[in-house]
Amino acid sequence: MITVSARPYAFSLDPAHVALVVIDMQRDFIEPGGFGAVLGNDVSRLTAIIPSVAALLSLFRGQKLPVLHTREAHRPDLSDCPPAKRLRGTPGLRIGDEGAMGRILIAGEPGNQIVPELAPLPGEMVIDKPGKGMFWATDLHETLSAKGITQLVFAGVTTEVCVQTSMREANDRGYECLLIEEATESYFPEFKASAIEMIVAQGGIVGWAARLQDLETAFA
Ligand code: C5J
Repeated sequence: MITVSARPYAFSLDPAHVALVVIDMQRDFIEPGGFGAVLGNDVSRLTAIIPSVAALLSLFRGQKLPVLHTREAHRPDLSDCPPAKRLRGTPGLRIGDEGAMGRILIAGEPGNQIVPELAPLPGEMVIDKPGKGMFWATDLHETLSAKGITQLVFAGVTTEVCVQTSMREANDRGYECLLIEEATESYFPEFKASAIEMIVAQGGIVGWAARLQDLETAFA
C-alpha cells in the first residue's frame, strides 16, 4: 500500500488494484475551434491541464499500471443517443450535427479524438461512452472487475459533468475513487471548486481529492 496525502484524509493506494481513468480529453472539448469553443466556452482553461494529465499518464505508464481513456461518443446513426439528449441545445449545434471538427460527439470524427498530447498507447483501454457517466451502456464494470481493479484515479473534463458523474457511478459500484485536482478542469472555475468539495464532503461521500505533487511524492 502507498499512502497519498489527500482530502478528506489520506488515500491508501494499492498498486496491484488501481487504474488511471482519463475522462473525455477529446479535441472537441479541449481545442480552440472545437465544439466547446463554438458554444462560447473559454477552452484555454481545459487546454491548460494537458501537461498535468500528461504527467499523470507518465507516472502510471512508468509504474506499468493500467490506464483507461474515455470519450463521450455516439454511434453515427445516433441509435445510442436518446432524443432528450439529441434535441438539447441550439439547432445546428446538437449532437450529430456537422461542427468545425466533424459531426459533434460522433465516434470516429476528428473532434472526437483524444488530443494528440494525451493519445492512448497501444494496449491502453479506450471506452466510448454515450452517457456522461462511464458505466452507462458500457461493459466497463465487467472489464475492470475481470482485471481485479478496485481503485480508480481520475483526471479529465469536465469536473462537474463527466468526471463527477463517472466518479459517482464508480463509487456506487464499490470502487475507491481519487481525483487529481490539477488534472481536471471545468469551463466554470466555480463549478470545478464546488464539485471537488461535493466529492470530499461528509468524510469522502464520493471519494478523495489529492494534488498531483502528493501522488508523485507517494510513488517516489
Ligand atoms: C463532459 C460534457 N465530458 N460536459 N461532457 O463533461 O458535456
